[in-house]
Amino acid sequence: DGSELSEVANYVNANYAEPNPDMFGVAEGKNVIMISLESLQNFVINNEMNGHVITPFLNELTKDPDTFYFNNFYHQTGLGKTSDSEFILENSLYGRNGGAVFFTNSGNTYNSLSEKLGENGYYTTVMHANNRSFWNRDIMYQALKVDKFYDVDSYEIGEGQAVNWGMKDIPYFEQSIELMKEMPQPFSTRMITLTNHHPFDLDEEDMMIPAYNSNSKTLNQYFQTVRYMDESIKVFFEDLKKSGLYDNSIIIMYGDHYGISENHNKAMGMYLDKEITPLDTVELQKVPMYIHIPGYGKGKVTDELTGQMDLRPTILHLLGIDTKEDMQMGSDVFSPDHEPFVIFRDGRFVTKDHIYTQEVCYDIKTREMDDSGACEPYNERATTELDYSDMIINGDLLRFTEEDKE
Ligand code: GP9
Ligand code: MN
Repeated sequence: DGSELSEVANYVNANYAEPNPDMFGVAEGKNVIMISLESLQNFVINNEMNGHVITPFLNELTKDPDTFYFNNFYHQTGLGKTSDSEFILENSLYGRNGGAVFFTNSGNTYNSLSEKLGENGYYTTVMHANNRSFWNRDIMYQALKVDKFYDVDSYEIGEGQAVNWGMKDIPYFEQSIELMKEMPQPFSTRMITLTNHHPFDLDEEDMMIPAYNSNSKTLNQYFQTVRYMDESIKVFFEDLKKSGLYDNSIIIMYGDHYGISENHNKAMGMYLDKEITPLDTVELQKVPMYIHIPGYGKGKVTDELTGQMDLRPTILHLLGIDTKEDMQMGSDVFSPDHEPFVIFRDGRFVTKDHIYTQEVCYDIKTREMDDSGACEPYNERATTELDYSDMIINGDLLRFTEEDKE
């Protein structure tokens, strides 16, 4: 009931981080292009595989003055995979512990990023060349107040333009630009890529680097599909510039979740040249995150510890939209009060100095167990935060905030 909501609200308010005045509104009124990079983990960025650069375009972007590259950013998804990452981006709340919240709670009231952008004059869209009912998106997007879903029917998949799960990323981006030109501005769009998806199959003509040579076909092919995805983003940036939309847009890109599971630890250990420990497994959940603001000029590489929960407040503040009243679990990464603390859906967590996994607290620097109790206060907070997020979803508590608004 309403009293549960005020309990959660107290927690959320106590963790609210004031926006940084230097960043608040720097992208006010601009189109917002968010790109969900399928299965992209951070370990490939600025790295090589047998002498081959894996992500040349994304590497270049890390040095671009209009770009913030976050190299200490974690996905926070659970079993809902891509759909969980969408849920987190939209709501700054956790997905469900078992199953996908896109299926279980599509009838809830939310105060989504899309709804909020809509209230601020944006035309809000999602672009994804898959069937509209996959992950129950068609239903959930109504609850999230997405104005328009450009699904597979908005695309023409020509001969040779599909592989693996569906449309290849390069033609997908090319056709998306044409659709974008028709959107009323300012618009927001979440673009969801697909080619770099397990089992990472690719047509020979799209292989720009050779496969890796481990015992895991999955990891071997992963480098090639990542390389292809990198190329597709380069094509997208070029086409966006040609379309005239570039200067009036900001682009936020992030990996949706891991691509290489622990089943491939042996191969991963060969590639990284070390044995993969539970500590490494946590750190392998880092996914790249980029905020690209054309003309900004003061971007940098930052190792601020952050995660997907922080995207919603960060994006809204860049657009000059306040979030003080919002029930969100993350906080603006540019805020001086942003706290370096990332909680995973399964209760593991990362702080500036520690990683908690399999009920053990580790010191990140020494890689040794730390039994001084340093993780305990964080452990308590992680449990509280996950519980509160679950309370909001299970009790459909945001319907009470809507009533306040009316
Ligand atoms: C499907 C795509 C992949 O439309 O988003 O979903 P995933 O399997 O990564 O959750
Ligand atoms: Mn995915």
